[in-house]
Amino acid sequence: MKTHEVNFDGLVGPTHNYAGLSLGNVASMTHGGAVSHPREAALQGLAKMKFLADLGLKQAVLPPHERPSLETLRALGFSGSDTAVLGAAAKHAPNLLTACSSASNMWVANAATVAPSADTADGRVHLTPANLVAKFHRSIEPPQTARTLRAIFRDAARFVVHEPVPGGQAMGDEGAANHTRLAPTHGHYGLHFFVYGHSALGSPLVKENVKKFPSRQAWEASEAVARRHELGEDNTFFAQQNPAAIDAGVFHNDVIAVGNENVFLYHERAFAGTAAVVADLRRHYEKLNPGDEFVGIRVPSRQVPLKDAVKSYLFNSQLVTVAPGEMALIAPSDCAETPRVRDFVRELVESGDTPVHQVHYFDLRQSMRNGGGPACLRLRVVLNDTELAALPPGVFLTDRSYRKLTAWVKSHYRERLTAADLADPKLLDETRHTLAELTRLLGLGTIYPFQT
Ligand code: SUG
Repeated sequence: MKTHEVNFDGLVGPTHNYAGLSLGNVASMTHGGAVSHPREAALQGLAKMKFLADLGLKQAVLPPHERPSLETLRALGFSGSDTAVLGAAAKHAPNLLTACSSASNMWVANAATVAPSADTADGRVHLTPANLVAKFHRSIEPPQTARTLRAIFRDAARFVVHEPVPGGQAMGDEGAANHTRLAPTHGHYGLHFFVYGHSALGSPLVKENVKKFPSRQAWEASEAVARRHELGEDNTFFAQQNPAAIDAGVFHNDVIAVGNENVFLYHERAFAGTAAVVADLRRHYEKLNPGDEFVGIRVPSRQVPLKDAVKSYLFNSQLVTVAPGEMALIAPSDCAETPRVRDFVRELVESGDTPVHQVHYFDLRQSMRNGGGPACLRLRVVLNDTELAALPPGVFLTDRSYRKLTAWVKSHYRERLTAADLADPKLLDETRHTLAELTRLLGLGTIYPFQT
C-alpha cells in the first residue's frame, strides 16, 4: 500500500493581528502593536499550499478557530448578548479580549503530535492535541483543535484523537513543533524524536536551565505523548533543547532543526550537548534501519550564527520529498535576504552531497512577523491509501478548492486590522459568517460552538 505525507496547513483566520503575546518569540515581541493584513496573510499561506500541491505533494487545510473566542470570554465570566460580552471585555479587560482574538491557531505545527499507523502498537494513527499551556492565548486552542481533528479523523477504527496532556503549566506540550519523525521513507517504521526544554517534576535528565525566556515543552509531557501513541522504546528518542538557544529566541525546536525521512538539518547549538545528541540519534536510527544512511547536516555558528537562524527562520523551512531521494527546502523569503543564510542554502543545494537539491522561497511575512514560518503553518500526517480515503475529501487542496478558497478570502477578509478593531461586533459577525461558509466549502459539518 502506498503511504503519503499529507501537509495540513492552518488557514490564517480573519482576526490575524500583532499583539506581542509571546515572550521568548522575538518576532512576536518585536511586532506587537503593528497593523496587520489578514487578507494578505491568508493569501500568502494559500500560495504556499498551492505550490506544494503543484509539486505533487498531498496538501490539506485546517480551518481557523472562532475569534474573538466568545466561548472563552463567557467562561471567564462575561455574560449577556455577544455584543455585551465584547463591549464589557473591551472596557474592563482589553488585554483579555486581545488574547482571545489571536489567530495563533494558524500555526498548526502546534496543533498536535502525530504518530502514523506503521509506528503504533495498535496499528492506528494517533493524534494528541497540544495543550499549549505555556501561553494563555494559545491555551484556549485545544478544545477547538480536538473538535476539528475529530471531524476530519472521524473513523475510530483507523484514528485516535486523544485529549490534550493534563497537568497545568509545568506539563507544557507544544505538539509537532518539538517532534520529528525520521524513517528511510514515510511508509517505513519511524523513529520519533521528542525535544523538551524542562522537566515538570525535576527530573535529573534536565541538566541546565533557561535564564531569560521560558521553556514551553516538558519532558514528562513528551513521554506521555509517546506512551499514548503506543510507541516503543526502540522507536522513541528524547533530547533537551539548548537553554542558551531558548534564551536566544528558539522557543520551539522547529526554529533550530528540521528533519524529513533520513535527513536531519540542525544548528550546532540546537541541543544540550548537540554533538552527543546527534551521534546518539544516528545510532538509534541506524539500529532501527540497518543499512540505511542517516544524513545529518550540521550548521555551524561560524556559517550561520544563532541570531541569523532565529531572524531568518532557516530551520523553520519545510523539508519535503519531491521524488525518491530528492528533497526540496520550502524556505521563508527572509532566508534569501539574510546573506549568510542565503549562502549556506546555495551551497547546500548546489553541493549535491545530500538529498536536498532544491530551494523555493516564499513570502510569508504576515505570519513571520509573529514568529510563524513555513513549518509552523503545517502539521504533517503520514497516511496510507486507505486512511487517506477515510478523510472528508473537501479538506484536500485541489486547483478548484484553491480557486474557491482564494475567492472566499478575497470576499470576506479585511485588508487591515488594528487592536481597536477587535472590539467591533461586526468583526465577530463577519468571522462567524466566514467560518460557516468555510465549513461548507471543506465539507466538515458543524465544528464551531456558534453553529450549535
Ligand atoms: O506560539 N506566535 C506563535 C508562533 C508559533 C510558531 N510555531 C512554531 N514554531 N511551530 C507562538 O509564539 C504570536 C501572537 C502575537 O503576538 O500576536 C504567537 O502566538
